[in-house]
Amino acid sequence: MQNDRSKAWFEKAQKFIPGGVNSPVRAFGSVGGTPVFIQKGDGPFIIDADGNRYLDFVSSWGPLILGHRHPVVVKAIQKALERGTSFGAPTEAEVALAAKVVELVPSIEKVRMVNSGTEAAMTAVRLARGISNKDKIIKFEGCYHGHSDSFLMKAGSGTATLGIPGSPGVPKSLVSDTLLAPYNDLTAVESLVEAFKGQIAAVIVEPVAGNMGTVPPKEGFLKGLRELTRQAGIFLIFDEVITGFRLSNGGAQELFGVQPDLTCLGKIIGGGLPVGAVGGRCDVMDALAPAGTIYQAGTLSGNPLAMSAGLATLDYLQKYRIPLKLNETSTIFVARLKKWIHQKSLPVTINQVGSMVTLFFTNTAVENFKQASGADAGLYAKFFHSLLEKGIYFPPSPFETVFLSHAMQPEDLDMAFDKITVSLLEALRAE
Ligand code: KE4
Repeated sequence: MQNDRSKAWFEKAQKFIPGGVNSPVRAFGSVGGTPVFIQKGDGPFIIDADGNRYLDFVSSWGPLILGHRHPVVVKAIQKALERGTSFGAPTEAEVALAAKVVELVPSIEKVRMVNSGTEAAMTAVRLARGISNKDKIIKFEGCYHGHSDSFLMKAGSGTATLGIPGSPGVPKSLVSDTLLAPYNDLTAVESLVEAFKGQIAAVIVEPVAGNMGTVPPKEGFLKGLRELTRQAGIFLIFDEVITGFRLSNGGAQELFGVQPDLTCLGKIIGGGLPVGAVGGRCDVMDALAPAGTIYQAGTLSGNPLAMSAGLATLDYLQKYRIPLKLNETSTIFVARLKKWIHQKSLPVTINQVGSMVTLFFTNTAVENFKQASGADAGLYAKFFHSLLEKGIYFPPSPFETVFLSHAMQPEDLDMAFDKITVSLLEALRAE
């Protein structure tokens, strides 16, 4: 693919923006090469500055479950725009989206809108700490909850992509308040709860990990966490920024039947515009100012354009039962790939939960960050570029999740299957 314009734009971008990007994982750091500058999205496709068209398996890192510029979303934004962009005052739109979230997500009775998943996770932990008057939290290696200080220890996503285990700038006092356990390891959590009895405010977890690649919860892991935290009087926070409204209309908590005390939402809830949210029982959420004294705020929180895009998306997902249908389509697609990989005896493990998929270049099962890190990142980079050349846009990092979108038609997935299998053979130089 010719990429002169992307190259020129990237060169210019680096003059004005650190690393030339506004989010590190976009810079192709771990796969090498020049990030493609995107001109336009069109259903399941994106078109770059050089006019190359790609089938998009990144979906803006999850928000675009309906694909690019879905008519119902575009229309909702246009309609909201006729009334203005932002007022810094309550609007009917934010009440309508809040009511929809409460209707869809089993554990949520009240919800506060913010502008990103990071803010949602930050606020959830502040609520847990403020109500319990305890400081420590438990997070899992390879899970990513945004870039606020308490979460940047052995996180996933961009920090894993760039090999940044922690981040300079996080005070040592905060580092000691974040305890780490391997994902899927209940015994490790039990030991931490015992060792730090009475000091732990919350356990925060991605109910299906998406930031070390896709890693499903093992049987009993989520239920075990729920029981353990309930008995110990510790808040259980589900970070559903990726899984919310994707794995089912009620998120992973509906799919797995486990209710957390607090839920973080993002991505799909904004329909492609910046929205995050934190929700939970009334008694917990009413601790937030101005109802309570735990402070959180945001100039553009509840922005009417974003609320309208989010509500249009959630309404459509609910009305046409999209998540469950997309889960079925994804399962069929992945089963076809797994069968082919097995027939070829290739050293590739595929993890899939619903429309969240990751191909790991390894022979072992991948159930935690250590195993995900053991996969061959060099082979992934070759695979990524081989796909890019063929017009298939996968995440530019082995520690991210491939997302299928509702916009992908059967012929798109057939084309993708053919190209993915060729690229696997090319990357592995196998016949
Ligand atoms: P944002 O602050 O980026 O909106 O959300 C942070 C966040 C929180 N929780 C989970 C489970 C997340 O996956 C994320 C953000 N996801 C990454 C990609 N896996 C965002 C991509 C990026 O950093 O550019």
